[in-house]
Amino acid sequence: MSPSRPKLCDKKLKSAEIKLLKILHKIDNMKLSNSYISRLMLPECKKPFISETFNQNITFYYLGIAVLIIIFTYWWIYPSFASERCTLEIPSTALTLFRPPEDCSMCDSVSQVARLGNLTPEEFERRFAYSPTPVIVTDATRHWKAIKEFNFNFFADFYRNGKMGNKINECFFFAYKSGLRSLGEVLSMDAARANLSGAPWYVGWSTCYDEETRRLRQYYDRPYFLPRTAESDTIDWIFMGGPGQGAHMHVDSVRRVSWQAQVRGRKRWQLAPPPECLYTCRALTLTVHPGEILVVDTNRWYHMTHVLPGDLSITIGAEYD
Ligand SMILES: O=C(O)CCC(=O)C(=O)O
Ligand SMILES: [Fe+2]
Repeated sequence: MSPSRPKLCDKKLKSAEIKLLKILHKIDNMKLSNSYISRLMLPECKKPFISETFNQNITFYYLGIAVLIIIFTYWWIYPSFASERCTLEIPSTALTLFRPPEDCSMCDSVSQVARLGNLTPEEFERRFAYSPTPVIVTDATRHWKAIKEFNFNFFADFYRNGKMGNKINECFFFAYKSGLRSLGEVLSMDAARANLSGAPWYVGWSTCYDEETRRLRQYYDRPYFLPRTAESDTIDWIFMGGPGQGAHMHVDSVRRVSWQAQVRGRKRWQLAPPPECLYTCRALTLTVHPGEILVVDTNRWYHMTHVLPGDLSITIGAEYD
């Protein structure tokens, strides 16, 4: 509140005081009684509409709310950064608040996802590598050992023999709706559940130790279509689980575009344009079959997955620059 109000009030009080003194002086001279004096009207100094104390309280109130919002936001969003592949998940209010709006030219001409093979790295680079147009490459995993060897027991053995101990629980782990709290818990689940006859589950994790990634990469090759200069990230992402399960709708905040090889099982992806492009762009649905690789910018396309009936689904992928 401005300082002029107290000043105005002081002035009024001062003049009232002077008037009062004059009146008292006259009363004294006129010898009037006390009861008469008590009926005299004094000039009133109206209190400001909002008192200064109230005003200070309101400032503290708003400051308090601002601090609470900051703490809440940090508490809410940070775990996503820490444990969810830097994923900004639904609720969409948080997304709308923190994600810069997209230019809808990223998706306005995308009406389906092409399935291509026999691509040269140059063609891939020109058409897809750094563009927001998703693509499925059908012929890039032909010689991968992973196609034959990856299954639940492969990963159980891989980590048991990797001498990593509890370190396997130190990287990104997404439990989705499985109720499993760590990769250690996943790999020690009972055989019935692992064979998909127990409670349904779907999980994802990242490698994070060089030795782990190096050993895993003995089972697959760098996809032949990646631009010759592109480097794969030093970590891999693995998603594994049974039919009916998958990842909820979300958008990521990772550094780069990724390729994702469907090693086993079939997975349906639903890609949705960012909300600001809903009237300009279409949502896309696609199924990735064993041996196919999906390349999609998961930072721009909202995405959710659903494992289709049949085999356990295993996907492995990495970001590239
Ligand atoms: O494969 C999945 O189920 C989810 C993958 C995902 O969200 C991602 O790669 O960003
Ligand atoms: Fe994602």
